[in-house]
Amino acid sequence: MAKAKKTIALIGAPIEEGSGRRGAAMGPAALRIAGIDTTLAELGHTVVDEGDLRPLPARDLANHPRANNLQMVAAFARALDASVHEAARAGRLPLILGGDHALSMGSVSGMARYAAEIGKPLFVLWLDAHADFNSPETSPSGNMHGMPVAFFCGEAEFAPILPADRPMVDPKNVFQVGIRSVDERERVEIAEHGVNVYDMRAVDETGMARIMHEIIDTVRHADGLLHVSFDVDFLDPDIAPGVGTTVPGGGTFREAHLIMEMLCDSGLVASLDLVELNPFLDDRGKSARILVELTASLFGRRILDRPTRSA
Ligand code: 6HN
Ligand code: MN
Ligand code: MN
Ligand code: MN
Repeated sequence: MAKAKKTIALIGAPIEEGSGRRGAAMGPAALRIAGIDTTLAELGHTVVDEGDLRPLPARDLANHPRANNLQMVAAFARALDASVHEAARAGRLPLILGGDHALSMGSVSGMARYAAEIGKPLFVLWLDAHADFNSPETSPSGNMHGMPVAFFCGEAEFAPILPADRPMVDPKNVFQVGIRSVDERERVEIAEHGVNVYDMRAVDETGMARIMHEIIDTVRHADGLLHVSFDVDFLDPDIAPGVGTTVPGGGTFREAHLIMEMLCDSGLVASLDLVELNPFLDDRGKSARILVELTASLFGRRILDRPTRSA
């Protein structure tokens, strides 16, 4: 089944202040060097590279003892909220080149505003080793890349990072796949708020195809928009070592490609984050390259033409 060609906006978000270490700011450059633009263009899409955001720190916010580098994280959240929303409204599919996972505070908020405007529910597929549902009160580290999901669900409102009247994402519309490292208080929070979590045990027991069918069917029946947030540490560190928070026992090469292939066939993906790539920790560009290959699968590269089987 030939999928519609898209206009894709590449938005570089060189943020590393949300994580506990340096290096993720080089992520957008590494993804470009690995050929993200030409790969998408070769698949027939129109690619508009908007370059890298370079926001000034949000000096209107006071420093927070439990939210490290709040001013810089807030600056990227604001810049992405605006640029992602604008790209979506203009009919371009926002593809955010990260940057650490704190950037999703902005990208998801921008998409939530767009979805509300067109009267559709927003769903989020969170591919990650971590749940990223901490708040400054629950976080063991204070690193804001562990907080974006709580933030866009309205459960980490501690500073005026974005306008308080922005649309929130319903935690029941969040699907997390690949999870295998959850903090104690985070575990309670995700259960209380009804986040749909498919941890690695569920992946092992149920199989990725069935999990993805369930998720895709839910989004389709609700006529929703789907934002995909791909954290490099979703993948097993053996195949993707270029990330600061590796956790053993991650998604395999084929599980990751199957996700992308099924999402492509679904036609539901409205926006994508590629986050947490740390080229300083990578092995000769291996992780950057795998991210580009997975993006190619999401945007139509295929092995053979075949109909999608239903569950
Ligand atoms: N990520 N749960 C840990 C914390 O510090 O809150 C790790 C967060 C990792 C965040 O990988 O995007
Ligand atoms: Mn993450
Ligand atoms: Mn992670
Ligand atoms: Mn709560």
